[in-house]
Amino acid sequence: MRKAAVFVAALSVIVASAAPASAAVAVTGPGGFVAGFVPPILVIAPGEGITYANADIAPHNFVAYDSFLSKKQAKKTKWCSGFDAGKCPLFWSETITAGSSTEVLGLERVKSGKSYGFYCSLHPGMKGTLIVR
Ligand SMILES: [Cu+2]
Repeated sequence: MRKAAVFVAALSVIVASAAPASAAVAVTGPGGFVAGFVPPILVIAPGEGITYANADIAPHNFVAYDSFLSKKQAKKTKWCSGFDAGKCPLFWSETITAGSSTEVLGLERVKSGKSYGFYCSLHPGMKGTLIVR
């Protein structure tokens, strides 16, 4: 109980400090590499952003695993430099440590009515589904 309260308090500080006005929030809490993302199924409106917050002790990220940019798009996209040709994720966040939050980049390319898998590239068992209304 006490742990949960501390977690929620820490989380509200993280989220309040970085969330853009209209952004959904995805979180990993303590034990995130086992428990995964909260919520595991995240629904956003077209055009809505996602703030990813990490309250776990391990570093994590929020990255598309089953949808990729074209080679042409990847060339123009900053975060793609570390990925093989044709393997740059459609959306991506930097890896963040405990107590940090960040914006998921690339969401302007997701399409209404579609769903996308996402994971933590450091812990590939941590998976979720993003649904765009
Ligand atoms: Cu991770």
